[in-house]
Amino acid sequence: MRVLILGGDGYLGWPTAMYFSNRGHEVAVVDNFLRRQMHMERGTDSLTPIASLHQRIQAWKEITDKTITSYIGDLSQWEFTNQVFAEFRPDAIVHYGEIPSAPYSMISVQHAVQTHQNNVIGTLHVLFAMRDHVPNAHLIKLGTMGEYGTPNIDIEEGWIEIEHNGRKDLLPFPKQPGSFYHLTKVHDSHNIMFACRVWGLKATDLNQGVVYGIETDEVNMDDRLLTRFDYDESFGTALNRFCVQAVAGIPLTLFGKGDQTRGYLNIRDTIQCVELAMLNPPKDNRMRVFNQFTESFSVRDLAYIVRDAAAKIGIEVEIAHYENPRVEMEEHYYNPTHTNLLDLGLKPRYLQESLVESVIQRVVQFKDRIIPDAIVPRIRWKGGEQPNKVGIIEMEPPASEPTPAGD
Ligand code: NAD
Ligand code: USQ
Repeated sequence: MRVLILGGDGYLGWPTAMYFSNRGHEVAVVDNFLRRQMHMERGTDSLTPIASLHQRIQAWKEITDKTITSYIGDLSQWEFTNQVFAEFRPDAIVHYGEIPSAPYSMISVQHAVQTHQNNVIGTLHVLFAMRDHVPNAHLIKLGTMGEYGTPNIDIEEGWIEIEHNGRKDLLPFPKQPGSFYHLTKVHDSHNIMFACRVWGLKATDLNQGVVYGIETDEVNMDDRLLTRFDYDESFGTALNRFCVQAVAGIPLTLFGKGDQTRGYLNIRDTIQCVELAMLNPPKDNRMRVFNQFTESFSVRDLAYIVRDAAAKIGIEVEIAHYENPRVEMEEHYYNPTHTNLLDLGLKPRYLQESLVESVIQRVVQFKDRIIPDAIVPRIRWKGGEQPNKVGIIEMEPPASEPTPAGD
């Protein structure tokens, strides 16, 4: 297949590009290096030293004799997006090319607007380019589990049957996202749903949980093929941050009570899910939605898992509760359905099987690159940034150590 990977220089995009290229697909990547620029703006960087996209593609060619084509430009510029689709004419589009950070979108009005313009307009351009050039192609769009928020009912996969005043319909599941970033994904979902309904496009919205891990078979071939690993407050997820904090000897930054629960999956499973979606396209023009995660954990569970994993390699870890800079429920019901991908054959990997080997040891390998100032949380949901560290608050430890929720 001709596979176009939008955001192909990113954390997930680059390993996905190599994976599909390795399996004989014709792969092109699109990126404007926005993620690298945002790090420069924030004074932060990936822990793993990542090569430039051109160096990566060159190394890939040298190692495998396979070619990955690149298109450098901004999806939110119509002329560029239009030209890429007219030229490459993909069978499948894997769309990772957005700003992925909740905290970044909450810094200021400019950051919220930038995130909306970039994500929502970029995706609109992709939909129009599909309509005009490849109306039979399949869009595989990365959404997020955070679109749903944390409602006090089970979360379905995108759609819910509702009976109201004696009549029934299958309707989009209600969304209560937790940041301006997460809202962009909700707006994208509505635009995609509309384009499917009106133009007959085929699309799968992958509502993905938090991804962890740095290693894939292709990444492991050579250090020039490494993908990024972020641990700063904007782009680092809690689990990445905890692993780096453990190695750096900084108390783990658990926000608030720590019972905030989210879905998680290994980077290898992200790629597996994208491949399963690609090889099994939707049969009709109702936007298909998969909830893409394999296990759920509270952030407190994660802190204890990291502490225990670090202890196995002789690293002692302290866990601290920080005043929560976000506005979110710290205790809540969480039970999202996630059977669609399992029904297609997903074989999940589990966090505790892989954390020590693949993440903490990589962090140890690159520990000289840790920027301690990047770890301190400053961005507050209620407004702007506080220049000082958010104070550590005293909390009772849990009565017994929690066991991960798992499935
Ligand atoms: P990333 O920032 O590493 O990758 C996104 C890439 O897209 C970057 O290289 C960036 O430069 C590029 N990009 C952004 N805007 C662009 C534009 N207008 N034109 C061209 N290129 C552009 O992020 P990631 O962690 O790889 O996430 C990929 C996607 O998956 C994102 O849409 C994100 O919201 C979603 N997602 C990620 C996670 C996760 O835990 N990493 C979880 C759920 C959903
Ligand atoms: N948290 C801490 N300590 C930290 C950082 C975060 O306790 O140092 C808490 C947050 O308050 C939150 C939870 O951990 O309750 C998850 O936060 P996160 O930063 O790990 O992840 P999040 O902001 O939800 O965003 C990440 C990705 C995003 C993706 C999303 C999937 O950055 O691209 O969309 O996970 S989901 O969470 O399902 O919406």
